[in-house]
Amino acid sequence: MRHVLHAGSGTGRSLASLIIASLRHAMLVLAGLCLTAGLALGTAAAHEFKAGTLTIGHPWTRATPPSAKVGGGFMSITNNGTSPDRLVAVECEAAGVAEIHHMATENGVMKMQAVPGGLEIAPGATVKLAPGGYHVMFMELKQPFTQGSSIKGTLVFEKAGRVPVSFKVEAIASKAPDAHHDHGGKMHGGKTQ
Ligand SMILES: [Cu+2]
Repeated sequence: MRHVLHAGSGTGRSLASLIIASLRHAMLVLAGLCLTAGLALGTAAAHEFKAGTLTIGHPWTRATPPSAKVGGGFMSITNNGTSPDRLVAVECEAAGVAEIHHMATENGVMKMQAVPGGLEIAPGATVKLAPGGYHVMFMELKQPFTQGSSIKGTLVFEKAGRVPVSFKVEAIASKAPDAHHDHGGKMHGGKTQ
């Protein structure tokens, strides 16, 4: 009798074990994500800068080919405070000009432009400057960025003030020179208008 009952609830049990199995799968996926996040944080922790309630994670740039006059700067900016701050400017001795830009795809064409008024960092938010989105545009490079070196720069925030950072120069990505070349042309064209 019991056996039959058990058999009857067996369907339920196999459903339950299915659910448990998928939960386990989800847990594994989550664990994997956490591990990845942990690794990413670990990388950032090794190279980060703090100013007031702001944490600047892993500023980096790409090595540039000898003829290139522009490069992009990337990082994450986290605001642990309760009021917004704003990245209003970037200074870099290795570049004649440094601007805060945004890149977006419009009708399949990548366009970059300066961000008017700078970049707001809302309380509790992390703003990522990354290839394909917000970035620092280094222009009029005085010398090529060589992989493995660091480029000194200063981030200027409305409230946190001037924050010296160093951009680690990482490998040239295959698409970067084309995108930047295109961008450089547009910028200089735009400036003369
Ligand atoms: Cu740009």
